[in-house]
Amino acid sequence: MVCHDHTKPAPASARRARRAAALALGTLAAVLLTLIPWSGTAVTHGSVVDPASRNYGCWDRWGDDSQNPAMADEDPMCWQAWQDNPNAMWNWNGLYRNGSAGDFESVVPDGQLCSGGRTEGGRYNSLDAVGPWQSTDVTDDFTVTLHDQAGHGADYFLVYVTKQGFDPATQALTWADLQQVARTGSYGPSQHYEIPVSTSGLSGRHVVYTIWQASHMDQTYFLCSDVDFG
Ligand SMILES: [Cu+2]
Repeated sequence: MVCHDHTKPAPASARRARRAAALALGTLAAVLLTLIPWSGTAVTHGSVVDPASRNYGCWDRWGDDSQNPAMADEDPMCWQAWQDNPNAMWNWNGLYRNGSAGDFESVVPDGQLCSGGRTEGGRYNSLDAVGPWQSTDVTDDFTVTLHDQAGHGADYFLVYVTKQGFDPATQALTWADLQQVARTGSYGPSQHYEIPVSTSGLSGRHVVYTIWQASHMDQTYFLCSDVDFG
């Protein structure tokens, strides 16, 4: 059957219903827009969630209690991060640079590795701070797990671990402090990537540095995770 009714005005009741639906959608959009700065989930990118990146860890531990002064003693590096700029935590998934063309060492200077070279107008500068970041216990062989809310995929991941002897509690992180422990092939779009890492001879506190080269464009994430090899 051919429908001939497309140009006929819809009944008033249908028009009213459509107008009401449009209004409801508009209201919903307005509500979502006001939520964006606080939810941290409306801007969809990703980060390393295990071992937790510095800002993901601070968001995970304190996101529902970020004004608690007890944090200053219990988790001082997170405290200074929240004081510096809470958006570093609300946007835990947004620590990236565009257009690096693979030349990471020239766009991310020594001492600025954990902020991706003070990217995003300095939003993440607090992550370069030197001190007692809380760490995740790992063994020689461990898995880096990355959550990708946007399903960007990966051209590759590079994973580095600081050399034995480097002390993240007292030294600023430089490229020379890192040794590469993994380089992967590509990953198709997903929300969840796992990168197996093997090390040997490491003990105590280290930083795991993960570089995620996304596939949808030249977008690179620079992610510091604090670990303890025991
Ligand atoms: Cu993204």
